[in-house]
Amino acid sequence: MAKAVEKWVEEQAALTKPDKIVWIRGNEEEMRGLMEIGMTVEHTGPHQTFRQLNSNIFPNSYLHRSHPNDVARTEQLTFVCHPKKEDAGPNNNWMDPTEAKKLVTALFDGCMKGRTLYVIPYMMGHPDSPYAKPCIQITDSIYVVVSMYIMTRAGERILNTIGDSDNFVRGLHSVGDLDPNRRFIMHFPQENLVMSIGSGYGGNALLGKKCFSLRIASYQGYKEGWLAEHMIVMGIESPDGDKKYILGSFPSACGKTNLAMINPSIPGYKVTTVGDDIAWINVGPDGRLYAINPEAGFFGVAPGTSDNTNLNMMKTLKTGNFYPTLFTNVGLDLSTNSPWWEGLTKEPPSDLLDWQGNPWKPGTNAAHPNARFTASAYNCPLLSPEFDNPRGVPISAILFGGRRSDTVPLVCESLDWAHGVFKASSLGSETTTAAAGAVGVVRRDPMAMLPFCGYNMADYFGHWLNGLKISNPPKIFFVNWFKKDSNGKFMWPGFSDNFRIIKWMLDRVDGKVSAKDTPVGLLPNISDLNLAGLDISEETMNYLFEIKKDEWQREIAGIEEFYSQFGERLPTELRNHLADLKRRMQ
Ligand code: GTP
Ligand code: SPV
Ligand code: MN
Repeated sequence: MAKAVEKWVEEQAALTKPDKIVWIRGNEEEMRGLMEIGMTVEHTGPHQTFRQLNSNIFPNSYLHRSHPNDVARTEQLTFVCHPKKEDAGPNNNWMDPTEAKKLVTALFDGCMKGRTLYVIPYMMGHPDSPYAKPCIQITDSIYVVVSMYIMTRAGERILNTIGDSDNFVRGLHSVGDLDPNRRFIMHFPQENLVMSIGSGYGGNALLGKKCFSLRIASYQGYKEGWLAEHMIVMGIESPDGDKKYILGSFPSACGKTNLAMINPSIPGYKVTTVGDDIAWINVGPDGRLYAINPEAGFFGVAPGTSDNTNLNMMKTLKTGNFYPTLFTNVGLDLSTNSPWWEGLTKEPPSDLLDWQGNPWKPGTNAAHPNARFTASAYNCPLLSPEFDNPRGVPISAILFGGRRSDTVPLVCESLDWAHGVFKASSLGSETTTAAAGAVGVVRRDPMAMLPFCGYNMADYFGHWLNGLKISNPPKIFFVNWFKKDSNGKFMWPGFSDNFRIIKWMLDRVDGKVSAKDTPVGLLPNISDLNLAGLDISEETMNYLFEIKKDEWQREIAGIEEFYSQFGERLPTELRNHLADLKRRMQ
């Protein structure tokens, strides 16, 4: 059984030299055993891997503190290794595959001495889905094993799916010594292989997530005619029973999880969640786009999450079941033994430890700004009945967003598919704490995929333009919830009220309302927006839709600079659209 898997695991064990090899089977007893080990053993730092939290408030929940230098994805240490540098493109760090393997193989050599090597067979996508993909991850971190258990469909049954085939995605992971100087996240898209060492955190270490489901899968999609995207998938049911599904793409820490579980501010509407981070999108026999969420859990930003901003996520976190819920790098309220983070309650609890386990000092972060929870999708009260549908859900609209204090209007519709691709390919967003590095700097983040596209983005844009056989493309919209006034205050209330904008998009899809043509695309007539019960002035609304020439001149310059890196490889169609925008802005 699973000969190719066994052979690959043997080879990795020979390299990493663990004391013990454990094959993850995927049952409750095994999971409980792992939690027990994690609660007693000091694993990768000064703390035990898991600390059980108050099960009356957060059933089956555990606190995990990562190494303080290992709290976010490290894009500068992430490489995409195609044989030719041009195939990785200017958007990726590149190393020659042979060199890259030589470098990390030396680091993997003997790195699991004294440790246990876990083999996790898992599937991205529902095992019955024709779009799902089987994978094997090796890791020496219990935190990673438990996280993969929550985030993917994991267990020994996947070995039967793989059988004797060698058609599975390979992920070799070790926390190594957690030294950032010996930390590398290496992707080999042409070999369906990821090698990651030196980090135990999220997207660096849960190889099914960004490494496979976006970087490797985007390349597979390029070859096979589908898309792997950094997108949420949500269902919306209107009061008259009409059901539609939309995709939403936002850069890291820009509101995907919140939007995927939105509590509609317009009565009578019902939202269901299919996914909050990643969508795999195929063209159906009817020429429409269909999306699945390859994941089975949520790895979401904790700070800012509360009953007011995301009640459905709070309910998810408080629903215990077979799958544990993990809280990584949050504060700890000692009086109740429960997690705390900025924004959870107005006032911090009196007896509070910070994310590193030290007594909290006012003026410092109790939770790390990129503190996260890991929760099973099956605990979400809004989970779509279509979540396990092997074919996915048909898509009526795609929305793209970013974090922009200025320039970009609250909502704007593209003129057609190609214009939408142009706008998405040139999107800018202010950087966040989801990745190590400066925060609040505008960078171009096309389709929210800059850190996640596993090949040259010029080819990726071409794939979006011409690589899909869609006869019935969805409308494409652009949103910005983050415009600020001169005092630096958000002007749009956001969260539940974002539904007012979603409603307008649905009205546009149904052809119920008209829109105004502007140099940047189609804007709503403000009178068509449902703002009932919202305390917002006409002046603010006008400002949210204002297109300022000088801001857009700067925007155009930013796009030109970004595009110039791709040289001749950039599709001419995009260059033409940019020239068009420039002309319209004059
Ligand atoms: P990743 O998991 O990193 O891919 O991020 P995400 O896009 O899922 O981000 P998430 O929904 O967790 O939101 C991140 C931050 O944005 C949180 O601090 C939220 O409180 C904040 N946020 C979300 N929606 C809104 C909004 O409509 N307005 C404002 N002002 N903030 C928002
Ligand atoms: C992101 O950074 O976009 C995330 C978290 O969703 S991570 O899994 O760390 O990539
Ligand atoms: Mn993400």
